[in-house]
Formats: sequence, structure tokens, C-alpha cells
Amino acid sequence: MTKIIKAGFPHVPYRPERVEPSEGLARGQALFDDLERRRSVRYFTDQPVPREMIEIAIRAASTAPSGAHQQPWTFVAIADKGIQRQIREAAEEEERISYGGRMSDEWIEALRPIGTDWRKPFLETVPWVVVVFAQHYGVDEDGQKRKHFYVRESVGIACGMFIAALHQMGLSTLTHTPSPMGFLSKILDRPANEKPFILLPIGYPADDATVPDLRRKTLSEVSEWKISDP
Ligand code: IYR
Repeated sequence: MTKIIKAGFPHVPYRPERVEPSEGLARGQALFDDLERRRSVRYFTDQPVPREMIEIAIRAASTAPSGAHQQPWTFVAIADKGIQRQIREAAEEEERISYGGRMSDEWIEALRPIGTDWRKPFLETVPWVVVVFAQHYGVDEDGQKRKHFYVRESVGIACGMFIAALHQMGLSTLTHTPSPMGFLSKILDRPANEKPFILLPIGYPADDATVPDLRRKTLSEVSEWKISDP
């Protein structure tokens, strides 16, 4: 086969599965119906979750598009009660200060329906905690720094895909952002080019788990359409 070169870089043919619009719509509807059932969960059981499920979710997340294909993320997967306790204690220490005055009144008021406070017991209950780190620059084999582009966008998209993959497998999670998160770099011994991005406790919801009775915005509330007249 002749090699394809575009702009001086090797290309390979891209032949995704062909899907008719009717079948595409049915698949989209099924995906939406499933994603629509996802909720952020704060009450978990300690029921074990096989490592392979976390591995496949990380691989799914890592298919995300990223600036210059730099894949500027590291998923640190923790199933260690000692480390989980350290994370809980440090997170609660920061959150106690945040809820005790570091957060604005407006912020506290916005969180009222969510019912959160400084206590984070789920960090110890769950079988897995995954901390996603954003690599603000890369480091070559020879120690040279390489700038990364669109880091927050890239890592944000990867996290969304990670959450969708967990949900698809029947697992629940919560996007927890204890602030500031510097303690995670220390506890998890991460290098200077990585900054903590999001912390996700992962497991099965408790039998008596509840979630706030909230509604999602409708399509018309979240979209605006510019379509030429036929
Ligand atoms: N980081 C705090 C506060 C918090 C902030 C937002 I925005 C939330 O949607 C939920 C919580 C915490 O994790 O409790």
C-alpha cells in the first residue's frame, strides 16, 4: 500500500462505521436516555469495584481529543484506605476553612440545594478514588520542558468521558474539587508539571442513597439555533 503523507506527516485511512441517520438517532436517543439517569452521588457502599472497570474507564477517557494530541492528563487510581484517610483528612481541613468563611455568601447560597458541607466521609467509604492531574507542560526523555496547549479544555473533556464511562458500567461518582487542592500533589507524590484537576470518589451508591430533587435545563434553555429559511 502506498504511504499517505499530508503536510509532511503520515496519515492512515479513517473509516468509522457507517450509520444511517435513523439508526444514528436511535443510538443517540439510547445514549441520552442512559446519561439522563446519571446523578452525582454522595452516599456510597464499600462494595468492591474490580480494577479492570477503572482501567477501562481511564482508557475510554484517554480517547478524548486534546490540544496538539498531547493528552495532558494523569489519572491516579487509589484503592488504599490509608491514602484515602490522608486525602479525607486534608480535604476536610481545607473544606472546613472554605465553608467557614473562604467561600462567598453567594457561593454558599448557590450550594444550598446541593446540601454539601465540609464533611467528606465518602472519600474513605468508596473502593476507589481517582484524582485527575493536568499536565501543564510535558517533560521529554532528556528532561526538556515541552509546552502543553489547551490543557483545561483537554482534561475537562477527558473527565466528561471518564464520568460517562463509569456511569455506563453502573458505577457512580462525584466531581469533588476540594479547594485548594495542592495537598493531593504531596500525598500522591506527583511531579511539578502536574496540577490536581478533579477528584472522583467511585463506587456503588448506598441502598438508601438520595440525590437533590433538581431538574435539568430544557433543550430550549441551553440552546440557540440559527437556521436559514428553506
Ligand atoms: N469544593 C466544595 C464546595 C462545592 C462547590 C461546588 I461549585 C459544588 O457544586 C459542590 C461543592 C465541596 O466539594 O464541598
